[in-house]
Amino acid sequence: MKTQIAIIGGGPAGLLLSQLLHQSGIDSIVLERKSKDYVLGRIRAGVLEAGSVSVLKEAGVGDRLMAEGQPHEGVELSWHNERLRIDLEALTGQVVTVYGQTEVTRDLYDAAEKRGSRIIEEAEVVRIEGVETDAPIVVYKQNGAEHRVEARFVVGCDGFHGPSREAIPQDAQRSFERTYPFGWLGILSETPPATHELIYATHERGFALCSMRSDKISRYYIQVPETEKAANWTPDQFWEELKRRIPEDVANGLVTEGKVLEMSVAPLRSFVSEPMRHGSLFLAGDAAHIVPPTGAKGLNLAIGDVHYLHQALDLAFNHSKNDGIDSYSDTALDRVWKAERFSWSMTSMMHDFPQLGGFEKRMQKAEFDYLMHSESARRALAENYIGLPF
Ligand code: RFL
Ligand code: PHB
Repeated sequence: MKTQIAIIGGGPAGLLLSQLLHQSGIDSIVLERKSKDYVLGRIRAGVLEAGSVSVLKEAGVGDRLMAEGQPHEGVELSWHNERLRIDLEALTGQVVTVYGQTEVTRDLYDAAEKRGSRIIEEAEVVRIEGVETDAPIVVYKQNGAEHRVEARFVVGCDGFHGPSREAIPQDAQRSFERTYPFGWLGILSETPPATHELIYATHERGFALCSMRSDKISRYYIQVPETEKAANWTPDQFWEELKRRIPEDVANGLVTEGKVLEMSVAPLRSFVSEPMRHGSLFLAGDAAHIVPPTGAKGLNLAIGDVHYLHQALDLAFNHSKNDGIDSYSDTALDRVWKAERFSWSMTSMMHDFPQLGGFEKRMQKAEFDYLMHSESARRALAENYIGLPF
């Protein structure tokens, strides 16, 4: 098979890139290891930055997002029973939109089917050949047989565990990582959300987050030790622990009677691999970087990378200019590091780190107090939360 761009991974990054390239008249093939149903069954992000919404609209997949997505003008932080509302709209003039990653992915699959594009399911990429040449080849396995895709460029949108990053020689790559000694146990339930806005809650028993997908579906998380398994928890135990960590009046109004749709533990990690291009191979999204979920940045960063890469490839294929592809890695990394800083600082301020001494705990509290009393501090948080400009 031949194409202009071979895209590895049919998550949000890969599907969105293929959709944007199609609009620019550039041909692509998406190779996805799992089935479409499996990809749509994964429960992940829930919050879209204003810039992400614009990119999705420009890509022609904004209709359902505009009809069903919930604009959120603010977000809450709590410290035991102290509560602080960050008025995103007043501080920045912008809002975030609550619309699940599952829905974004579904919209992108629907658009791909409509345009009849090539998304090959259950196709596991096993290696990439010739990344330092102008004619790279992606080799994938399907039903036990090997197949090849010849392309001008390859884009690795294959997430943290995919093979693309490994195709960059060790001496041409540098990675930076921080792991955290805890994870988030999440529950998705058919219950009305605890409050209209998200609440990020700090408590001595550990962090908790109240989020949602719609008026009828809630998403909650609690901090657990990194080795914890979801199977060790019943929904009742989860609800009890959540109630202990969130403000009392919210806990008193929490609806817990409803079907539990999913429970799982996600690890927390900060990770960046530099550069995001080597020869004919580009990386985008989780393949190149991971943030802890505290700032709601992972999916949004993936959308940002794809936006830059689409512009760069459009310049190269339609205007014969290579400036965009040459600067892609630096441009994307500049924004990635700022989001890494924000996600790390929110994670550091709000979680219980078992090894922290008294001084560091006072620092966490001082950060919260500073936010309580300084509009400038709240504006800085709001500016990052709604998303730095592309
Ligand atoms: P994905 O979604 O991981 O997709 C990668 C795809 O590549 C496929 N793949 C392969 N395909 C072919 N051959 C191979 N050898 C392959 N190896 C892998 C995989 O099957 C998969 O389909 O990466 P992408 O597209 O870069 O998207 C990134 C986002 O998924 C991720 O950043 C977010 O979900 C992170 N995240 C959040 N981000 C936000 O912006 N806001 C949030 O509120 C938010 N909450 C979250 C999150 C992630 C979570 N988990 C579970 C990690 C909450 C959670 C719990
Ligand atoms: C979610 O709803 O899954 C969610 C929301 C905000 C975050 C992380 C996850 O910061």
